Parts: sequence; structure tokens; C-alpha cells
Amino acid sequence: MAPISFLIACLLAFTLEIFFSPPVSSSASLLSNSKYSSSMKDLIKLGEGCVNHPEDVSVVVRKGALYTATRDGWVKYFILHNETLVNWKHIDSNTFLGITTTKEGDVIVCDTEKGLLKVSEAGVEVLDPNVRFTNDAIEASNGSLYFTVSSKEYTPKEYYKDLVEGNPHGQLLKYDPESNETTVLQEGFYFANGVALSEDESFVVVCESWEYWLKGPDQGKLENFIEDLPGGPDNINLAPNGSFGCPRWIFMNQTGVRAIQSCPDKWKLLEAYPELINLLIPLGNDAGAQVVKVDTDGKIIKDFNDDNATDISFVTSAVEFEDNLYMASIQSKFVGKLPLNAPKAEMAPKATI
Ligand SMILES: [Ca+2]
Ligand SMILES: [Ca+2]
Repeated sequence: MAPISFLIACLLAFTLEIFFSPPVSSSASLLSNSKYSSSMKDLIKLGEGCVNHPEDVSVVVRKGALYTATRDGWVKYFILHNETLVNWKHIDSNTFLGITTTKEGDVIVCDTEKGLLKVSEAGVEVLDPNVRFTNDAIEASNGSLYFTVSSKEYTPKEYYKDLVEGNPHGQLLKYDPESNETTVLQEGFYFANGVALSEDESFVVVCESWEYWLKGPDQGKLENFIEDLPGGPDNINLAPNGSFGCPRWIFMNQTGVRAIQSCPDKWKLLEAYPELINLLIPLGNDAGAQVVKVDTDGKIIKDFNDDNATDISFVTSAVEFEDNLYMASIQSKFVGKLPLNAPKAEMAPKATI
């Protein structure tokens, strides 16, 4: 039976209307109303009902195929020219998070319990069984894998404890395929999440919006890439080159976290009662979706929003390929496809989450 103080806290929270009607931060409002914003109303649902809670997507360009890993243990791919879904490989697991595809056409899967996996036609190989709570990976041209561990202290089910404690338990690691060894490159991330390499591989971006320089005069230097985003960044992917030859980044940003970032009362309540996390941060189908595209300096150049979760909720990953934006959501049972050359859509009314 719940303690009386806990029930009183719940009652108080409802009375203050801080569960479901948080103020939206000023930066979020500016972003969603800017001339760079578009809605997601033209979204097409690929494989609806056949893709179980995908967290991430990755494209094998030469194959024209979009891969994803699902909560029921499948690694699947869409042949994009005809949108056929192929159930490729099955693993006895329900703990997949981020993925990346390699130049060989294999898929690297972050399994929060089994470790870092490589899935190929030959089968499944556990590259590193000793890492837990891996979240995303990216391959360098020499075959090395950079990957994140979100928290070395807590399990995925305890992620809210990591949030409430507020200490940086995240890591950036590197797997060397020649030696089969993993090294920790950097400690101290606040929930390390998505990871991407710059086009020239001179640095890697780790979500919490920090960039970590790998080589050159600034080797080992940690700098902020983007600050004060109106939400919690998840996966990040390098976008095709812009018209001026500048690499651009597609960046996914969850709006659900905004609800708690913008409301000090919620923080106080969460600190006292971490078990209220699912009420305080809407991670279900009512959580809005946002994808942000930035340039190499971290400046936002485009954003896509579904504040009311009308077409898709809680987007966790986005990748741009052949004039379409493909999106995964760990809360959905499809992969979203948003044509980028469609006439500019009107923004949906602002969300109340
Ligand atoms: Ca990824
Ligand atoms: Ca992630």
C-alpha cells in the first residue's frame, strides 16, 4: 500500500495541474513557431503493425534499404523503392536501443543487456558482452565503433533514478575490431545517448549535445555542440550534404522531457517521489514529437513538429534519405516517412501536454 505522504503528493500535483498542463519553455515556443518549422501531417506509416517499437533507423545506401531493430527481437529492413518490409534476423531479446549500419552492410545493435552486437547474414556476433545500457553506435571508416553507455550506475528500467540523481554516469567508448577490445574515451556525460561522426571523422557528437574531438590539434577536447534545446536529445544522424557542401545533422529531440524541464514544481516532486516518473514525463502516445536539423555549427536550420502526437509520438530517431525523412519511435508500431519536397504544411495548434 502506498504511503499516505505519497498519495498526498499525487493529490497535490493534480490540484496544481502540473501533471498535464506544464508551461512550454520559451525556447520551445520560439522553435515551433519559427519560419523553419513544419508539421508532420504528411507522414506516411510504413509497415504499420509489423514494426514493434523501433528505437532507431539506419540506411544502407547502396542497397536502398532502411534497417531497424524492434522490441520483439527482430532486425528488419524496408526496401525503400517499393517499401517492402523484410524480417531479416531474429534474436532472443527485448532490450534493443540504437543501431547503425556498416560499410559491409552489417547492423550493429545496442542491446542494453547482451552488450554490443553485430548482425550479419552469417548470424549474430556479440562484439562486447561486458557493456550494459549501450544506447547508440557509429562506425568509422577503419571499422572502429564508437558507442555510448547511458549510465554505468543504473539499468534502463531505473533511468529515472539517473535523471533524479543528476550525476553524469554516461560514457563514450570505442571498440577496436582488430584487437576486439573496448576502451572508454570519455566519462561524465549526463545520460549519453545518440552518437554520430562528422563527415571528415575529426570529431564525434554525443547527445547531451557535446562534441568530442578525436584527432588533430584539439584531440580529446570536449565542447558543447548545441545548448539549451527545448527537450531531451536522443539519436543523431549525419544528413546528406547541403547545397553549399556543408555537412548537416539531423537531430531528434523529444518533447516529453520538455514538460519537466520547464516546470520546477515537477522537479521537486520527482526528487521526492521518483516513482511518479511516468506521470511527470509523458513518454506514451500522448508525447509530442520533434526532429531538429542543424548545421555544422549547431545552428538550427529546420525543425519538424507534431506537438499533439497526431501522426507520430515520441520520435526517437530520424534519418534523411533521397528527399524523405524516416523516423522511428520507441512508442510506435511503424516507421514514419515524411516527404521533404511536399508543399509546406501548416503548423498544428500548439500542444498541451
Ligand atoms: Ca544510430
Ligand atoms: Ca537512444
